Amino acid sequence: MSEQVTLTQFIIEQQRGLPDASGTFTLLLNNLVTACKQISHRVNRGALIGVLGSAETENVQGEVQKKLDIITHEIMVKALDWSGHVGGMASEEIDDPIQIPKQYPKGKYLVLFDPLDGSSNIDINLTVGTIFSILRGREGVAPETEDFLRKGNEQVCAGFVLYGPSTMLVLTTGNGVNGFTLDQDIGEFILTHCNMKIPEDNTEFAINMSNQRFWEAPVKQYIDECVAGEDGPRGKNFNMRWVASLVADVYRILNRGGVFLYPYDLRDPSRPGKLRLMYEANPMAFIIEQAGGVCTTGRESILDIKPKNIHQRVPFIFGSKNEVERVISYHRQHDSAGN
Ligand code: AFP
Repeated sequence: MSEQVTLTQFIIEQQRGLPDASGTFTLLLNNLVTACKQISHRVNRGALIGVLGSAETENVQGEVQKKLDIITHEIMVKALDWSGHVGGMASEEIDDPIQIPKQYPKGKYLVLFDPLDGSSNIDINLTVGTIFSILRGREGVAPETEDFLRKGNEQVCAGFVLYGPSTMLVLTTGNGVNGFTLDQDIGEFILTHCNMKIPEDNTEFAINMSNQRFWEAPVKQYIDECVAGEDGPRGKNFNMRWVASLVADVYRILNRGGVFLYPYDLRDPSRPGKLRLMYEANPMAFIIEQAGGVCTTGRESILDIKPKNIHQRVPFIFGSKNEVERVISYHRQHDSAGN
């Protein structure tokens, strides 16, 4: 049997190469992963333990919460607040940053998370996930909202856990992307997908076509050309996939390439996109770019955006380098023609 590398071993070996590493980050990640194993268990048990369905409450985004949105948020907070490694947290489900209770020390890391991404899929037994982003904060100091409003390229770690046919963790600390599969028998994440790389070309696109009438011209042009297939200017056929669970769409693109678009939407200027910068776009962009892909709003790199608001939404286009660069060039041509 080939030797198996556990997540803990993998992280400790990576940290050994860093002169200032104190082991705190490894412990933080362990707590985070423990929370995800608990979530995996709840998601897997589903109707058997009565966790499906609506909680009949609304979150800060005005979206109706599922019972599991609330349960998973609480699991994440409880796994992280006592440890002394975390200075504060921000959750997609809660208005303001979450402070560490007074009885515990405040650590040097800030953790932002979407505890259950794709939760509208939970009741139909499709893949959902947890997304997280880790920033360096100020040890011993209770963070203000401003402390979380940092560009994506300041992240020290980003990852997501996919609750699908297998439970998988995909992780970057800025040194490539690796995938780990949860071995349910021993309760450990095992390294199964080393140094993941996104193919530079692929003929699959992912977009919610029902929003077509609200797209800008460059996105319309790109999708029209894909749909025209071998009869159109691209001279080849494309295929479409849309899971409506960002974690699943990202995982597919990490493995076989393609492009995902939740573009700028002309409906409401105060809501330029659907996906949230701090909980979805930033961590996924860090992962995608570490795997050789490109992430943009169409006009600006996601990782360069200076956040104004902790729940800010952004247009999010990412995937195979050559396809995303084509979409960016359509935006550039459109804007330079004075449109
Ligand atoms: P939910 O967590 O409310 O299900 O939203 C999921 C999501 O934020 C992201 O995971 C999907 O890519 C996207 O929304 C799906 O959007 P549509 O509902 O427009 O298909």
